Amino acid sequence: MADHLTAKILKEHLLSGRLEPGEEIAIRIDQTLTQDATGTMAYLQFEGMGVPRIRTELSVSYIDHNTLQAGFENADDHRYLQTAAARFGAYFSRPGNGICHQVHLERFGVPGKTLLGSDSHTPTGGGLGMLAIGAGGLDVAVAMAGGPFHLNVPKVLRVELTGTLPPWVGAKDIILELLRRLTVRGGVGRIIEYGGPGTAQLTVPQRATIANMGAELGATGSLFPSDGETRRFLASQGREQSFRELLPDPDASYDDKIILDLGRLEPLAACPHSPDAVKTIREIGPLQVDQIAIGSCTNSSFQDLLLTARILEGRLVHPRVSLVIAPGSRQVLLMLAQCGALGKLIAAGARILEPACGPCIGMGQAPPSGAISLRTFNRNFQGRCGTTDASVYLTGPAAAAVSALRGRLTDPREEGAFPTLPPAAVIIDDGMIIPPPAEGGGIEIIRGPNIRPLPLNDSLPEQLSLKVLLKAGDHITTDQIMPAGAKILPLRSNIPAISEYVFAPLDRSFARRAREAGTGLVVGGINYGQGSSREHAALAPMYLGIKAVLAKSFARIHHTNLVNFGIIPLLFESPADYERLQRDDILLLEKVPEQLEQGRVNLTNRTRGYRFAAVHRLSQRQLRIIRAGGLLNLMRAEKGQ
Ligand code: MIC
Ligand code: SF4
Repeated sequence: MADHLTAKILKEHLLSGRLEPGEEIAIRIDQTLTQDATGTMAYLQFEGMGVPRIRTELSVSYIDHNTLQAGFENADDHRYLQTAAARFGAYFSRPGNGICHQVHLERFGVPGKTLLGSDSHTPTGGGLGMLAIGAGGLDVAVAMAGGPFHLNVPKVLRVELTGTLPPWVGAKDIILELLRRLTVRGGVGRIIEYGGPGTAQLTVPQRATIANMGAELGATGSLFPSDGETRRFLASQGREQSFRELLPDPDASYDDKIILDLGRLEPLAACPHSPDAVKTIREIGPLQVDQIAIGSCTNSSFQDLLLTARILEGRLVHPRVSLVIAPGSRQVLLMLAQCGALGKLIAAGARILEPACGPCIGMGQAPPSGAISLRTFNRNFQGRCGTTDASVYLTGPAAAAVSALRGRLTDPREEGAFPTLPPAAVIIDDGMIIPPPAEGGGIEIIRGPNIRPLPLNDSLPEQLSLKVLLKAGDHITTDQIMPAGAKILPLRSNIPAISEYVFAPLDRSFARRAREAGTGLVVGGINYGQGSSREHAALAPMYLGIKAVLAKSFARIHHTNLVNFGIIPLLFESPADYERLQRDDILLLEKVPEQLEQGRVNLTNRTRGYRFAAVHRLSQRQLRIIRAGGLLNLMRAEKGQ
């Protein structure tokens, strides 16, 4: 049978289940990555599993999110993660070494392998032909312990790239165009495979930019073929031995197909407050800009920053604009320094940040009140930058650099001729990556006072009486459920403390009301829980007594995270019932385990006196998890603990 790339990799890793779209399968995971904002919890969970040594081929623990050390919390978590990596056998990428996805692409990614990461942008590795998937920390901990990863077999969308990219149009414009066409839910339940004659002109970092933002489409993953360009990239990183050609069979058939003529693209921007609110920069017009941020796991490669330096060279940033640049990795920063581009950036007035996520997750550089911030990042959800009333636009680095000079959003084609970019030798320096010792048993794990024990849920009761604590709309993001930013992120290993902020951007009284109610339910619209992989968006509500979320549809990772912590993800059988429900209504669910087993749950609205039905998309395995009150409870029960 003719196979696409997804089928080839899935077949090589299939442990159980049938490769039919929608079926739940289990696959073997070759590599994992964690980062510090999700990793502390993942390693605490791994410790709880009692497995002495990580069982994947390779696991890397990165420090890149919580790098602002305004108190002891983040530094303590870093020390915990460093000692845990040594003890259990993971590579440790030290603070300052770069953003997990960029470093993983450069130093560890291997075509044809599976990578599971506790970060939603893990699919960046798809730029190298890896099946790279984002998941909650608990799923990654299970994979580190040698367990399988479960997923529903995705459908495969083929994006046929034709034509040649015009000057000043880049990888970001390709993925923004797809977001414009498909929206933030267009990729749900799908893997996006890129191919066609236009593919060869894209470098691996460009492919990685596109694969990275497949997360914004809601896709399970994105895959590029592993071809001559992949080999060249791996060779430049001194890793040609990791190359393996991986192409789809020419007569493979796909569930869906779209054609993208690169020659017809022009510079694009995503407007506030969603990555799919895409327009051409010409259409938006010359908006006055206050802040420009270049970096993040989407656009922080050497090529992106070299282009930025060439544009800024010999000129000065506009007086109104604060320009911040965060290189994706220490390798990128070293190369910029060596070729002289760093000096040009500094001379032009750029504020150089350490290679880390930084402003992308609100770790500093919050723009001023009411500001317009232009960012080369992947998400522009309201408030994510740290300033609630700021407006964030997403563009590629060329538009960002040109706009920084002019103080207004500018189509980079106004600059005239596209600059030539000199080739530069890749600097390979893994000095800030600590390999695990051969034997870690004797290593003491150091825990700071901010690291609190992981709370567990109760097993599923027969009957639930739940107060509707919040009625939310469509496309609720995990940034709204469990916000990040410099103030809240340091509490990621302290669930009682972080739970105070659940739904804070929507309703500051949520945590108090949840505590008063004891148990509760949240109502959502379509694509509930889009965005990040943070399991805290399930774990902290669980701590506050949330037993179920009733929505019109769910984002993939968040749906799994809810199940993992024993929160029932229910779907409205009839969308009209969404309209009737009001905040503070009391809902009664009887014979819950039995009804869940039947796939349909009757609910009684005791406040308004009517009955309605909800359904679910839980597999038998997931139903067992829900009954146990979460995956950790189930694992303990199965081990007889
Ligand atoms: C994000 O971009 O939102 C994050 C921060 O990287 C998250 C992970 C987290 O919340 O720690 C993600 O994308 O999964
Ligand atoms: Fe970091 Fe931003 Fe990428 Fe998330 S999206 S991993 S916060 S750079």
